[in-house]
Amino acid sequence: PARLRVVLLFGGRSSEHSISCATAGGVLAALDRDKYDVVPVGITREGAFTLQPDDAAHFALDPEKLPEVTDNGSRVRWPESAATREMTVVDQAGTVSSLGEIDVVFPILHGPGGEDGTVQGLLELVGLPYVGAGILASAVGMDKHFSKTVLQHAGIAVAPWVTVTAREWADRRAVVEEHAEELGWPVFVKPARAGSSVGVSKASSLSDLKAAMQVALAEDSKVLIEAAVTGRELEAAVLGGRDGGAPRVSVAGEIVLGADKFYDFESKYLGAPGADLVCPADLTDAELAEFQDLAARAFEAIGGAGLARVDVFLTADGFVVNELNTMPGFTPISMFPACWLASGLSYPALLDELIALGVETVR
Ligand code: G1L
Repeated sequence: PARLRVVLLFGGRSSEHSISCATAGGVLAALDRDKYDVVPVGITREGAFTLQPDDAAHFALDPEKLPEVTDNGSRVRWPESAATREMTVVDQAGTVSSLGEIDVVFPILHGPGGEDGTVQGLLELVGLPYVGAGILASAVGMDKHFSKTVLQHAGIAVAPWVTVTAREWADRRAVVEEHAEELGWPVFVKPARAGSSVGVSKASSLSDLKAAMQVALAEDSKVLIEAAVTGRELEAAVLGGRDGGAPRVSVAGEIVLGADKFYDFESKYLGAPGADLVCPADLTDAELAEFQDLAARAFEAIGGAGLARVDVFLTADGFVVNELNTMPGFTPISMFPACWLASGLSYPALLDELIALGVETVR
């Protein structure tokens, strides 16, 4: 059978450039070359689209020297018309070569311009199918205010919160403080649209709140003040239904923090023992069934496609959805692949599933 031609799109202008490169390295290493012709397209930190070596080792995550997309002078061009899926590359000397007809793009990009629907919009315009969520679900998933609003409307429990804009904080601080006090202390203050817990802090008093708001407002002009939730931290890996079929949900993963451990950059990406990922988490059959149903409903509520990681708290009063991530950590040691591995799907088989979903998705 003919091989599918897959563009891996990675790097980019975000602060998670190196994570994106390392993730691309993991995907490059795992893609079955009997099934796929792979075209690695790296976006430099300056935003240039370049053709990169098809070499997993080149993008390995070395803590001494984080991987990056270096500008080799090549420039990759998107199809010139949505009627053709042919991409081309121009080398430094100006010679144009065909990269062939692209079947699907695998976007591995983070943050603004990556997972917020922007790249998805570009791909729609040039007529290329892609892996993962579409424009709207990507944008909703990126924005905690809109994702919580949508989830709440779908009858899904979320932590009580108030959304505050920079203008409201400047002009009507007393009203905001009143709302925050109604949530009860402590609260968590989070930028609406920053990933990876950047700008998030805990506030236990009005004076803490002031400091926490300053930290969060430095990241985004829209901030959420959220009631603290106590419970076990669970994560569901969801694969989007093909042809409107039901989403499939993995077994539950659990983040178990040690006494003085954090689930931070080191533990997420370098495998340092900051926190333990336990998969499958210890749940009763009834709890697991409810958890999986909740994750599927959350996925459908935001109009998800392809995949999402749904983060859930198990509290004394039941399950509460914390957030949804349409581009979750995706290295072979990340929670999303780990949850699927524990559910019987290997990393290469997971890539096959995602690519098949991307090729077949009608948006
Ligand atoms: F294409 C998928 F499958 F939708 C996809 C793409 C990217 C899944 C997960 C990711 N993850 C990332 O890109 C990242 C977390 C490495 C961002 Cl830097």
